[in-house]
This record gives sequence, structure tokens and C-alpha cells, in this order.
Amino acid sequence: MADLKLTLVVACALVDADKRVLIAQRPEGKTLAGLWEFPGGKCEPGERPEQSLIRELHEELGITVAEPCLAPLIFASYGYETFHLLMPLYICRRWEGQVTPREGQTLAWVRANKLRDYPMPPADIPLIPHLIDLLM
Ligand code: 9L3
Ligand code: MG
Repeated sequence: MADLKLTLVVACALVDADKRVLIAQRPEGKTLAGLWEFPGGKCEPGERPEQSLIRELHEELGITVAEPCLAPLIFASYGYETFHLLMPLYICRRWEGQVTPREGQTLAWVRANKLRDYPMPPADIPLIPHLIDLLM
């Protein structure tokens, strides 16, 4: 297999008081439009992954997360045609501000054992059992 560019993307499972997880449906015009994902995005050069995730959560959802509230759970790894995606999933149970879709996404709070009802990008799907183990 050809050497693919490694892309680090960070993602977060926000968990509410009822142990439901936030997923976001990628809007029209973006890659993977229509699929439901754990919110997050690309880690920019020079950013630590936690800083990227805090930035992405603020940009996409309007919330403020303190770094100690991010706990790493598991890494996803997926080979797309043109790049190799490496994606740590963090859990976050505390944040400030109201979760608001700021980029045209549709949001859903879902129990971990119902996540499979939502079509997800291939990188996100193997993360589901880890959330079920943690939350159910
Ligand atoms: N991606 C997959 N699952 C996720 C996230 C946040 C991102 N949970 C993929 C979609 C894109 C790439 O990573 O191919 C970069 O994400 P974005 O910057 O378009 O959100
Ligand atoms: Mg994103």
C-alpha cells in the first residue's frame, strides 16, 4: 500500500447528565455530508490535540471546555483513498455554554446503544462499542 498522508483529527463524545452522547450530522457541501459524527475536526500544525478539540467545540457548538474535562478514550484509524485518518476520541461531561449548532449541522443526543441507528463515517463506527462499554 502506498504511503498515505497522516491526518490527525480530534473528536469528542459530549455526554450529558442522562448519559446521552452528542452527534452531529455533517451539512450539505461538506465531505461525508449527511453522515452523523462525533464533533471535532483537524488538528492544525503546532496545536496540541486537546487545544484543537477545544477550538473545534467552540467553533462548531459554541461551548467552552476546560482542558482537564477532556479524557481520552480510544483512537480511531481509517484509510481513506488519499489520506490515513488517525482520530483520538475524547469524552467530555462538563462544559460551559449552551450546545448550539453553529455550522448548519443537525444535532442529536443519543444513548450509546442507539448510535448504530445513525449512519456514521467509517472511522467513527468502531468507536461505538467503547462508548457502550463506558456508558451502558
Ligand atoms: N471526520 C470523521 N469523523 C469525525 C470527524 C470530526 C471528522 N468524527 C473526518 C471527516 C473529514 C476529516 O475527518 O474527512 C476532517 O474533518 P472536518 O475538518 O471536515 O470536520
Ligand atoms: Mg468538524
